Amino acid sequence: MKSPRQFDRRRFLARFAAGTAVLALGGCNQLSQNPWIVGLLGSAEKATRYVQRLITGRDALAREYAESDLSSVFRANGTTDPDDVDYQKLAATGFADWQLRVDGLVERPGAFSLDELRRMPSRTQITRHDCVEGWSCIGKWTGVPLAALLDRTGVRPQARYAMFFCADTMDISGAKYYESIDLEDAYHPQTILAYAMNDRPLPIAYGAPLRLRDERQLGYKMAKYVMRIELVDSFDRFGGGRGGYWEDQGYEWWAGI
Ligand SMILES: Nc1nc2c(c(=O)[nH]1)N[C@H]1C(S)=C(S)[C@@H](COP(=O)(O)O)O[C@H]1N2
Ligand SMILES: [Mo]
Repeated sequence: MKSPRQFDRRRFLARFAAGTAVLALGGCNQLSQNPWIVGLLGSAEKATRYVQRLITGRDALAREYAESDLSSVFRANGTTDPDDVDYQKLAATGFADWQLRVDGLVERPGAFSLDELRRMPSRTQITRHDCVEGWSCIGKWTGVPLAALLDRTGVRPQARYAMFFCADTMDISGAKYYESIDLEDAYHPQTILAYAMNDRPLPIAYGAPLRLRDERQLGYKMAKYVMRIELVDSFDRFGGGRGGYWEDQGYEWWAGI
């Protein structure tokens, strides 16, 4: 049983969340100017995430669409053909020798071929992809739920984030693309590692052989060309320490939509 005090606090927070929903979703700048909220929650970014999750619940699903909504042309963005030699070699044989490594804070580190991933439980979803640059496309994705993969490897209690390391080197900095999500998102039912798009094997332009779909966040979170997943307790020691390639260039780590 919850004490009345806890209950009141929850009610208060829920009301607070409802009252600030427009602010939070419309412009977190305004929210960030309230020193009380910033003090309470640490940062405006955290506040946005917190308020969004209070409103929508941690398992809320992103909207799914019908076949008739599919974009006739889905825009490819960022890297569309990694020129990294190792990647090109794997691509030359249709990724027959490619393996996804999963390590870090897991019970059973391992490597999985594309066939092995295809034999695991799968999920198909038609969703809208929103890029921070201001365009959206609707596509159909099929892949293994990240939760199913993590059930196979086991996750140690210290793990807090899943990091995704990609094959492609970015022009601006010479660094490889990488991303991270927290475990709440990792276990979300729509978080999948997609190997198919619109009922065909995932094309190279869209991240072959495997790309992340995290449907409640912006496009840059959805790492393409994923080679390795590492479970970590902190992302401080990777890249610029902000949890992702674009985050290191100044984007927010939390990119909820
Ligand atoms: N490895 C890798 N992943 C990436 C990118 C990239 O350049 N490299 N670009 C990101 C951005 S900004 C977007 S909008 C989407 C684009 O996915 P799409 O090519 O399927 O549209 O991939 C994201 N994931
Ligand atoms: Mo993007």
